[in-house]
Amino acid sequence: MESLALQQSEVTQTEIFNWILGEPLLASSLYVNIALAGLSILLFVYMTSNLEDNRAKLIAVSVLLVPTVSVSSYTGLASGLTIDVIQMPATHAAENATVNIGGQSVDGVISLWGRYLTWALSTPAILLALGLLADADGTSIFTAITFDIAMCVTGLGAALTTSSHLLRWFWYFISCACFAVVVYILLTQWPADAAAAGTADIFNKLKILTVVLWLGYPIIWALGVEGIAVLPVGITSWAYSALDILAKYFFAFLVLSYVVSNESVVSGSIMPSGASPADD
Ligand code: RET
Repeated sequence: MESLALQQSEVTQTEIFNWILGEPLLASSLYVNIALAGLSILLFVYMTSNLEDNRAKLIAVSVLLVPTVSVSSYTGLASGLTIDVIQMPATHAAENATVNIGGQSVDGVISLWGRYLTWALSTPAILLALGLLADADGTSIFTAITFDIAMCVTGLGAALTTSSHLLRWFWYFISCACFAVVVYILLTQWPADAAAAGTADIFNKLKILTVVLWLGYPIIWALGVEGIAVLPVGITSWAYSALDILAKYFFAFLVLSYVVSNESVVSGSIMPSGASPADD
């Protein structure tokens, strides 16, 4: 009896890998991003190869991390490594859902939980680039990045909690509170820093792009299978993938184009003012 129950809930990585290949919408949402992330890395390395200034280089490395994490993230998803069948708690809309994998009907829904995990690495890189571009102080960069990581990890908690429907949404609420801190810093703290640093034009564009696109993620989470389950998994995945294309590759391209043609504006010591490496 026990082994029968185990067999029902255990889905192998190979079965998930093959199942994805049979779902064109889901498969394309992952493989298109692997290709785009790869192309972005090549383009960005080429664009930034002649940078000389330290701060410009730091922004470039930070931005380069974004497609690098992305190609790994989507490889994790496409291979089935970071996807699982998860059984939703009582009262959740997908409580009784089943999924047909490897010729058997398995209780639960497909969760692409690897996304939330890898956002904890890619989004801090985006914020570091923005903070450096605005010439923000270390404390506010640290605050934005740590609350952003907390947002992603608590989002992962929301996605993987199977014991209580209420606690899934409580995790979601904690994640939104952390997100609010990030948005607050982006909208009220860094614009003034950017104005003082002479990067207000590009910063304000990127700030709006970031806030508008990032707001889409919690909305998709709430509508998708993790939340009230009105969007099927393929559409949910494409919605995240489309946001990723803009929030990662397009965003990164804008940052790098600016840095490459305005190296002297972003240049400057990355040490606090008045300090120099020789001071210690
Ligand atoms: C979750 C669900 C819980 C509530 C909130 C979320 C916010 C996610 C965001 C993700 C941004 C991701 C990006 C990735 C690029 O690599 C975790 C969906 C607030 C804002 C920009």
